[in-house]
Amino acid sequence: MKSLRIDNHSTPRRWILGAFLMVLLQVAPAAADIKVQCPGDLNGDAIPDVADPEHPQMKCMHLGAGDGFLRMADGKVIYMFGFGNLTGVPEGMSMMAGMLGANAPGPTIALDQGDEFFLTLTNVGMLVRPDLFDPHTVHFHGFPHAAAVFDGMPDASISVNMGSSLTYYYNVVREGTYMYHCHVEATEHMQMGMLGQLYVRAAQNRLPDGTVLGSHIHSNPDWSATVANDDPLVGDKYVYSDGDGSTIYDVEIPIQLGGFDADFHDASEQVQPLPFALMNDRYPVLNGRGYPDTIVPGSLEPRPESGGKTTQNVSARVEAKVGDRILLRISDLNVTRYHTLVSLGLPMTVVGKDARLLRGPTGENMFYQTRSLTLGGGESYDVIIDTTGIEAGTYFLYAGQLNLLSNGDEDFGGMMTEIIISE
Ligand SMILES: [Cu+2]
Repeated sequence: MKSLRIDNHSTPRRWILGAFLMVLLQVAPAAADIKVQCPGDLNGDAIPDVADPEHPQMKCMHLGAGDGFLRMADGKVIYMFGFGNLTGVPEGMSMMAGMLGANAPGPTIALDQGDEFFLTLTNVGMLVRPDLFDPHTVHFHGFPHAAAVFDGMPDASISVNMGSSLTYYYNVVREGTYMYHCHVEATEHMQMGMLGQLYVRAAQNRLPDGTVLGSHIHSNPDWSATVANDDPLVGDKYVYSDGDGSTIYDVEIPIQLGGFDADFHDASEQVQPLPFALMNDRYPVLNGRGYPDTIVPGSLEPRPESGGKTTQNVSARVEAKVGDRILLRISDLNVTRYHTLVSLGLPMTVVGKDARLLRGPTGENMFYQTRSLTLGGGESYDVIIDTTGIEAGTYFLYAGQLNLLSNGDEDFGGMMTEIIISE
């Protein structure tokens, strides 16, 4: 791309300009455009301080949209756009707190069926690209909306300009595994990292002890599947409000497939033309990381380029005990290709697809077992791995396209994680 170079500003010079513009945004009256709306929240930090009887079951969250940096597993640092968590930050501080706060994936949004959800999005601007005035949105992919205005499609709803905010309102009526992303210039903003995990837990989890669910008989009699919450040892968590307990699970791991094209990100950082048609994700990732970073618990170390913030906070390490039922909430937001994810030695039972329980037209069970799943951007699977009778040990979940088991020029890495099963 060197021959296309049209601008030779050094990154530090642009940062200084960016910081100056951001300080202007802080002191300008435009700062008043940031408003967190959350029932019962008295100080604008998106955390309710008092109960609001009009909203008995609700959640609030505040996301910042801006830029930041990631480190790939081979050490390569790439520039990104993305979402960071501003929940707990007073609204007057959110511009400063949100700058260079982009995460990959974005902060996980975990909701309960029946919630009202108040999601404030603040556009904190691009500190490294102050020449960009891009608005941002949040689009809940596949989610049934009452109002198009909160759908995040920039041509049919509001998008959020720099230095301002919008509170999205959702009635969370359906459970399942969704995903969210910015829908402004989606190919670019999604490649750059404006992606996150989103799922809704089943209302069935909250049934009182002893509730009779239905007549389906579970394969394992220990689970007493006709009764919810009857035994704390077997858990009371279900992927769907299935009516029969067949989607019960013990351990839940969300895994989002994707990839980054480092050349595209470098071109963005260096204010060069973006190579859309040449896009090639040479860094395949699970939850924003390539193997072996995928199995690091918790956050990766803070990025100095992002002002000391941690930017890769979602591990893809799967840990369980023999006998556990592991729920993998698998979603894909890749913009360039399909992926095949293979589980070696541990059959996967698919119980849901694209946030729908797998049931036939007359309610019959359509679950099936497989050792590989193929999915593209915007698709999700809910998969249960039953470890009853499985030998303790380390198993692998990995891309069947073996060229994706790499981190850039480094062989052996990429789209792979470990399922660690102990006695
Ligand atoms: Cu965006």
